[in-house]
Amino acid sequence: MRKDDCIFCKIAAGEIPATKVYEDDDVLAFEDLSPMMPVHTLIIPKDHYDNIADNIPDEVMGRLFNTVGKVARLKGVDEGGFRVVVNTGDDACQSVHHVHVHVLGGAQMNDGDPSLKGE
Ligand code: DGP
Repeated sequence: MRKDDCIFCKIAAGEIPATKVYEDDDVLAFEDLSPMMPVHTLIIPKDHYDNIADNIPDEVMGRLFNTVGKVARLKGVDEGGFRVVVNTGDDACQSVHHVHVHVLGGAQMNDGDPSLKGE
């Protein structure tokens, strides 16, 4: 299932280039275009869902979040620690409306600061 005007659907289909970190039949992990941390990788399901509240089937949700640990290991932040963020909707400043998990790490973060943008 794909949405034609969705940039992450185009990345999943290989129509827009991205630096891949991990890929299998169901999910793709790739480097964020505007990294906010030394490690900033996005994980998406290849099928289109607008956000995490978009009735994502359990199997897809499981595959999406099971990829977090794989990405953390591949990026070398599994031991030092990392943060997982899923911006959802306008209040959270979701800018790409294809559900994606941010995996952030590689430097010390603020305690309890939920902001990705430092605002
Ligand atoms: P969010 O605010 O949670 O919707 O984050 C969307 C992220 O997607 C943002 O950190 C920048 C990233 N991004 C937007 N367009 C592209 C793109 O074309 N390629 C890649 N690699 N990342 C993108």
